[in-house]
Amino acid sequence: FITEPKTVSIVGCPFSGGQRRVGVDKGPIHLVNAGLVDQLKDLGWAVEFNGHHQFEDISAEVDPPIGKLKNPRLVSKVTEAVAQVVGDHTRRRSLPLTLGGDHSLAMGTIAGTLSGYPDACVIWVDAHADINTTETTDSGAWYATYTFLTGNIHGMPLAFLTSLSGSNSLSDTKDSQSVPFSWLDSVHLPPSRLAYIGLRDVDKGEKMILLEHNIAAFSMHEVDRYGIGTVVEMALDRVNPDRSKPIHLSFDVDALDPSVAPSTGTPVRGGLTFREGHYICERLYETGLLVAVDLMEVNPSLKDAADAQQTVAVGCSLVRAALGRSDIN
Ligand code: Z70
Ligand code: MN
Ligand code: MN
Ligand code: MN
Repeated sequence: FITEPKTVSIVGCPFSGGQRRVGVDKGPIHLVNAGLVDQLKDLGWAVEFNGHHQFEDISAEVDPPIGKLKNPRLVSKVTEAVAQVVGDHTRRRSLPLTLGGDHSLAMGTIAGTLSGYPDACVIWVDAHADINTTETTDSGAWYATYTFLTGNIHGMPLAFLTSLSGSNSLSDTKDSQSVPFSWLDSVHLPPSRLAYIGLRDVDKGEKMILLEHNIAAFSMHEVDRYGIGTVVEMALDRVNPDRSKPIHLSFDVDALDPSVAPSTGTPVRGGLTFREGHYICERLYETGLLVAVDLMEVNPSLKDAADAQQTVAVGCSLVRAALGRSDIN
C-alpha cells in the first residue's frame, strides 16, 4: 500500500485535552528531539516533518462539559484537524506516524486512515480499552478517584469511531456552535475490524461493549497463555484473516509494563515486556500491510528525567520496529 520510495510523514500532536494530567503534550517534542527523524532515515525511509502541529486553542470558559465529557469542543476541533492531515498523507500513500499526545487523538488518526483505506483494520495496543461511550464513561470510576477518571475523552475514542457514541448524544447544547464530534458521525469502523492486545484495566461498561459486539480482545492473560507470537496471529485472524487489508497500529505506551515505560499518565502493572511490545510492531511491519502508526501517551513530565528519557527511548525504538528495523538484516 505504501508506494516507493517509502515515505513516512511525522504528525507531531502536542495535545493533552483528552485527559487531566499536564505534560503529555510534550511527548512528541521529546520523541523528535531524541533523534527519531534521523533514525527513520537510517532505516531507508524518506521522512517528512515540518514541525509539530499548532492546534487552535479553545479555553475552558467557552468549553464547559457537555454531559459527562470534558473539553468536548476542543477535542472535537483538534481531532478533526488531525483527521484532515492524516487523511492527506494516507491518500498520497505516505505513512502517517502520529506522535501523541493523549489517545483521544486516535479519533483523528483512524478517521484519516479510513478516508484513504476504507477497509482498514485497527490493532489497538493498550492497557485500556478506550471504548467508553458518552454514557458509560464513569462506569469504572466509582471505586477510584471519581472526579479524576470521569469524562476524559481519551477513554472514549473507539466508541465514537465504532459509532457507539455520536454527536446526537451531545446535541442538547444551547450554543450556536456546531455540535462537537458531528464531523465523526459519517465515519464508521466496524467492531469486527478492531482487535486489542495488552488489555488489563477495562471498565465494567467497556467489558459489556466488548462482549456485546464480539470485539477481538487479547488481554495480558492471553499473552501469558499463548505467547505474544500466537496472540498477534490470533488478532490478525480475527480482523484480517486473508492478510489482505491495510492495518492501522495505534500503540498506547501504557500497554508496556511500567518498568519498561514509566512516564505515562495511567501506568498499570503487569504489562507487556520490552520484547513483546517490539514483537507486535515487527510482525505488523512484516505483513507489508501497515499503513499508519500512532504512538500515544508518552508523558515526559510525570517522572524523573531518567524515567522520562527511558520512556522516550523505548517509544522511538517501538517506532523503528514498526518501520522495519531488524536485528539480522
Ligand atoms: C478509563 C476512562 C485511560 C489511558 C486511562 C481510563 C482510560 N477507562 N486511557 N489512560 N491512556 O477514563 O475511561
Ligand atoms: Mn489509550
Ligand atoms: Mn492506556
Ligand atoms: Mn461515527
